[in-house]
This record gives sequence, C-alpha cells and structure tokens, in this order.
Amino acid sequence: LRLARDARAHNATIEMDAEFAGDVVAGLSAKKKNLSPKYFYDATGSELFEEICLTPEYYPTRTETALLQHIAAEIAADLPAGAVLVEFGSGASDKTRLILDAAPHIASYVPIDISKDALEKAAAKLAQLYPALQVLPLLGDFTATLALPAATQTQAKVGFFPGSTIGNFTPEQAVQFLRAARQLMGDKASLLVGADVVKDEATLVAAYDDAAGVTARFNKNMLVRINRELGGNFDLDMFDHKAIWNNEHQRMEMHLVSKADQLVNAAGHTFAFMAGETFHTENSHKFTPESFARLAAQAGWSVRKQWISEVPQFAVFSLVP
Ligand code: AVJ
Repeated sequence: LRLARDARAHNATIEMDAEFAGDVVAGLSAKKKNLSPKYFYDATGSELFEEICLTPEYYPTRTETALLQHIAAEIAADLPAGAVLVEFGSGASDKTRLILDAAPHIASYVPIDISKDALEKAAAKLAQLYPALQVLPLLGDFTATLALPAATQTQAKVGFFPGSTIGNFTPEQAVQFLRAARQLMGDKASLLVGADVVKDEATLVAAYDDAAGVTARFNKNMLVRINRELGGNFDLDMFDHKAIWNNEHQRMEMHLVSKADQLVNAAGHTFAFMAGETFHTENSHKFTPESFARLAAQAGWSVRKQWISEVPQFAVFSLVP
C-alpha cells in the first residue's frame, strides 16, 4: 500500500511507503527511539554495506567467506544427492556459490529474497553458471510464512542462512525464524547458519565504528532515507554515530545520538530529541557455541557440527531436527 501525502519540508507531493512511514512514526514516538535495521538497505545502504565489508575493521564477511571456502567440501560430503538448497535472504547469492561449487550433487536451489531485482538477477546468473541446477526463486519475506515450490516436495532439504543476519533478530525473533524454517523444510532437513562469535570488546566496537567512517555513513543513511522518502528534515551533522557493546544482551548496538535539543519533522509528524538522546538503529547479536545451541534447541534443532574460524572468530553451525 502506498499513499501520497503533502510533504511540508519539501513543499511538494512525494509518495510515501505506508509501512516505512508507520514504522518511523511508531519508532520515533517510542520512549526509546528505534527503527528496524532492515531500513538501512536501499540501493545506497546496500552499497555502503559492501564498502563496510572492505574496511580492515569489519571482519565478519571476509571471515565467514574464508571459513565457508575452507569447509565447503566437508559440508558437501554430508549433503544427500538430489537435495534442494534453500537460502533465506539470498541477495546476490555469492556465498551460495562456495557450496554449489563443492556440491555438484545438489539438484535444486531455492533462493528466497524480498528484493525482486536482486532475486531475478541472482537466479539468472546461477542458472547460467550451473546449467544442471534447477533454480526456483521465491520472492518474499523469509520471516513470513512461505511454502516451498511443489517440485521440491520429495527432495531432502538443506537450509542456508549465512551472514550473521540471525544476529539482527531479537532472541525471540530468532527462535521464531528457526521454528518457521523447521516447519518449512520438514524432517528430512538440515540448516547451515553463519553467526558471529562473542569476542573482546575492542575488536567488536572497531568493527562497527571503522576509522574511515563508512559505518557512520551507513548508520546515517537511515536519516537520509527518512528525509528523502518521508519528507523528513534531519540534519545529519546534528547526530553522532555510536557503536556500543551491550554485555547483558551479548550484542553490538548502533545508535544515532542527538548533539542538541532539537525538533525534527518526518512522515508528517514532529519529533523532539533531547541532547544526548539516542535513536537505536541496530542490534547485532554475538554467540558462543553454547548460547547458539540453546537458541537452536528452543526451535527444535540440534547442532550436529560446528566450525569456528581463527580469531577474529566467526562460526558456521550445521543444525538437524
Ligand atoms: C549484515 C546484519 C550481518 O550486523 O554485522 C554491518 C550489518 N551493521 N555494520 C552486521 C552491519 C553495521 C551486519 N549484518
């Protein structure tokens, strides 16, 4: 549902996404201002994330890729011939290729993604790279209820959820997701999950506050989007990027801290920020083998195997019902 509204700040009519507008109004009206990290990822945000992955401080992506490269043959050896690989939030399907290259006996691939463009592009590319592979893209939100294509009904299922995206969920949402994946894939299933590991605070904080300021720009892109898409008037210079380790909840948090008392308009509303008040934009949970196994167990999965990289540590877990 999209609705057009008068955007006073621009003195022009813009089209606002009703879900985005609703989430911004609710999040900025809350006692602790917050917004879902899913709103980072417009085209600019996705590019900035790619740029973050190139900074020396942000270790997760390159560490996971190297780990997957290292263990792909071992993973492949455990996969039954004729299996279907189901990827949750497949994006460009880059990490998938590490698995597919090592496991030519995988018969089908179901990439699930919310971005139609990314899904179609990746599906076409993979179909071309792996002519024997049946590619069955599924457009949709992988946190919502989905059904697998009928063609995969009798195939053994292998789920793939890399990138530590699971860390963006609250523990409750993570359990809910893992349960839904369990439902979706049935009993002849396994699930590969990439998750970042708890480590020293300095390494974690640096990863979310790189010296070149790319993560700060990524964080502030939330404000850029609100300004452009919801007629907002955030002054980017009036907010500081802040990354902190929350030990109680074992997570990195990103906030935007107001530098002064100020009023900001967005989505047709006015919001008051006090000096020092924070706008919480992301949680990125970190795990130990124990905490991850506990989470998985709550959703009916057990850890069959786990691989942990050298420091800075990153983990891949293979779960079975
Ligand atoms: C894409 C969710 C894995 O939480 O580390 C990177 C996003 N945020 N720098 C993460 C992110 C700040 C990233 N994930």
